[in-house]
Amino acid sequence: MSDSPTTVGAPEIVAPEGLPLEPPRLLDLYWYMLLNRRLEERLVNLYRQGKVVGGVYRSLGQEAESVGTAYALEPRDYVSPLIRNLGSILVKGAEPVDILKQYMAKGTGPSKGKDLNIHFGDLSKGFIGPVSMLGDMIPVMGGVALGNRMQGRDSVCLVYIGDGGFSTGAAHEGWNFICAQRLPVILVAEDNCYAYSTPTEKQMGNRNMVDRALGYGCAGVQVDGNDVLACWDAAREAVGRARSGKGPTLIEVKTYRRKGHAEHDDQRYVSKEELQTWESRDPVTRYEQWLLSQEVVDREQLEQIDARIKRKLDAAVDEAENAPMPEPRTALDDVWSTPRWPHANPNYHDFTKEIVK
Ligand SMILES: Cc1ncc(C[n+]2csc(CCOP(=O)(O)OP(=O)(O)O)c2C)c(N)n1
Ligand SMILES: [Mg+2]
Repeated sequence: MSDSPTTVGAPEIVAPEGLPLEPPRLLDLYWYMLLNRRLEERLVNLYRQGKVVGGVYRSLGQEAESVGTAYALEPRDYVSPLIRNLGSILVKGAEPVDILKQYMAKGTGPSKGKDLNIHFGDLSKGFIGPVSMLGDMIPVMGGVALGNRMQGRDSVCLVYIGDGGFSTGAAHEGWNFICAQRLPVILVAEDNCYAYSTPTEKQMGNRNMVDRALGYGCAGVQVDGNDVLACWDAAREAVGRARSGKGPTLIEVKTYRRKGHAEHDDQRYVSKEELQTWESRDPVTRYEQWLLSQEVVDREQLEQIDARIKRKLDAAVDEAENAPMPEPRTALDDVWSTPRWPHANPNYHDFTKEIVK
């Protein structure tokens, strides 16, 4: 296997009997989940050294659902992540060095220090920069899907929503529109048991978000969010349905947020027993055990993958730490969609030239 997987979006390969996917693709899933986890561990270290601007929002325990669902997409499909869906944009081709620079607000990062964490997009790779307002990316992705349909493209859109975010008006309005128009959109609704410190049972009358599918008139499926193959399989089926014009699917993933909302949240509202229960269901460990039991790899090969990830991240952290902060004079660059207009306006006054000598 090369240093980064190359089989994403490859034409369907016939898997050997008894396996759901070809071994290289099974290892892709492992690579992305572990890369997701190790990258976040580096971010926590950098955060504790005061090198991260803003917060770090872990997806510890949720790597399988982000990676598994996004892995079912083709390169021409779109994904819009939430803050914990780092794994989904890694699958879509985001580079760890760019994510590190973005968290550190570096001038050569994707948003050049104007936004933080994974709040950036790259249309060439098929991921859309999220906005912070929970629920709003559902109508946005409805718009992306409608635009694609009107322009004759068969791209599928995948959008994530949390158990908290699914209680917003925007989420309902957006999903209702998508279902009414039968747009090729997949909604991954994440029950990770909390929204900030609010447990899911205080968030909704019916704990199962999948039951909402009936009301919306879309396909609905509930999967174990800590089982990467189950997540991939549910998304694969939903992608097929969407691409063949059969409309949207709501996939509810049952999982658990094993850290607080962000690094500053010490999770004192969670019992030790609860955490231990979910630790024993760790998606990475579970998948390792499955790969070993199927003899796809041995323990030594798994360790080699981890070592390759370590080398990749060592280089990425080094590069990101040494990258420059943004120049103050670039503060207004890229702020307008048409950069020429402020300068073409006779009344425009470029005050940065006076402030920044
Ligand atoms: C409309 C809106 N209300 C409140 C917030 C503040 N906020 C950010 S994350 C969050 C909790 C989200 O919980 P959930 O949707 O379950 O996602 P999770 O953090 O569990 O991944 C809240 C309330 C926001 N960003 N947008
Ligand atoms: Mg939640």
